[in-house]
Amino acid sequence: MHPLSKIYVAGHRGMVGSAICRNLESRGFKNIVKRTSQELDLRNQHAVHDFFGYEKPDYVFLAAAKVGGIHGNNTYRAEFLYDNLMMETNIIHSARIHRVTKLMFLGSSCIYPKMADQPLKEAYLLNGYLEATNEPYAIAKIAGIKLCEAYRAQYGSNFISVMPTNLYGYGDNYDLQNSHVLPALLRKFHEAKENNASSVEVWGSGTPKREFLFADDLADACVHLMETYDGAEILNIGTGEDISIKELAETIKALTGFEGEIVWNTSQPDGTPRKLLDVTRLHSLGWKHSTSLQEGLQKTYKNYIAQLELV
Ligand code: GFB
Repeated sequence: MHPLSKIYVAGHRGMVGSAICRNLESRGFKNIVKRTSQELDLRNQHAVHDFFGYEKPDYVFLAAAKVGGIHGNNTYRAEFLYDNLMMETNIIHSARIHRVTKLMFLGSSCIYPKMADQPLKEAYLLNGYLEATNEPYAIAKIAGIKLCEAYRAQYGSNFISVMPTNLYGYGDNYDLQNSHVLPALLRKFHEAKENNASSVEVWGSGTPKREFLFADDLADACVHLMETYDGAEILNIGTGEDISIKELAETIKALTGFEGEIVWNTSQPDGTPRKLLDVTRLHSLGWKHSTSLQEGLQKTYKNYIAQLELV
C-alpha cells in the first residue's frame, strides 16, 4: 500500500475496525475512508454499490459484522446470518465491480468444526459439523470465505481471508447478555467489587478453553498481511495459546481485586470445548503477537474504567 492509497475500513467504529484504523494511521496511511452505519447501511446493495462507485477505494478491510458472544449468537440467529451475509456479499461484489486492488475479509475461528483436532489447521474448514450456538454466524463467515475464493478463481480478484481467534480490547461490547466472555467477566467482577457483592455468576462449566488475542495485535497482523500476503488459502490469526474459562475467571477476579465467590451457572451453554488456532503459517509469514494476555487484560481493564469515568 502507498501512503496515499485510498483505504476503506468497513466497520471502523467497532473494536476491530477502530484498531485497524489506529494501526494504519500509526504507519502513516492518511487516506482512510470511513462510513458509519447511519451514513451507509451495508445491507443495502444499491447504497454499497453507489458508495464504491463514488469513493473508488484501492484497498478494503472488511471488518464490519454483526458480532456477539455465545448468547447473542444463539438468540439473534436470523440477524447473525442475514446481516452478515448481506454486508459481506454487497462489499465483496462491489469491490470486484469497482476494481478494488485488494480486499481482506475477516472471518472467525468458529468456522471450524466443533470437534476438530487441535490446534485448528486452516485445512480443517468444512471437515465436520459446526458448533450449534453459532452456526448461523459461522455459515455467513464461510460464505464470505467462499465468495473471496470464487471471485479470485473466476475474476482474478486479489481477495484474501483471515480467521481471527477470540478477540478483546479497546471499545469492546460490555453488555451483560450479548458480549463475549472476557468483557462480560471484566464488568461482572468490577461491579461485584464496587458493590461489595458476595459472588459472581459465570456461565457454563468453566472447562471450555479459549484463545484470546488483543485487538490491536490483530490489527497489526491484518495490515502486515494486507502488505505481504496474496494467497488463495485462508490464514489463521491467533496467539497459539489458550486457557480455560475457569482460569480466565480466576485471572480477572484477581485483576479486579474481587474477593468473593465464583458461582458456575451450568444452565448456560459451554459452546465449543476448545478452539485453539494453529498459527504455524502466520508465523512463517513473519508475524507473531506481541501482547501477552496479562498485559492485554491490564490495558483493557484500564480502558474500561476510563470509559466508565467519562459517563
Ligand atoms: O466468549 P463467548 O461468549 O463465545 O463464550 P464463544 C466463551 C465461553 O465463556 C463459553 C463462557 O463457554 C461461555 O459459556 N462464559 C462464562 C461466558 N461466563 C460468560 C459470560 O458472562 N458471558 C459470556 N458471553 N460467556 C463466540 C461465538 O463463541 O465466539 C461467535 O458465538 C464468535 O460466533 C466468537 O466466533 C469469537 O467463544 O463460545
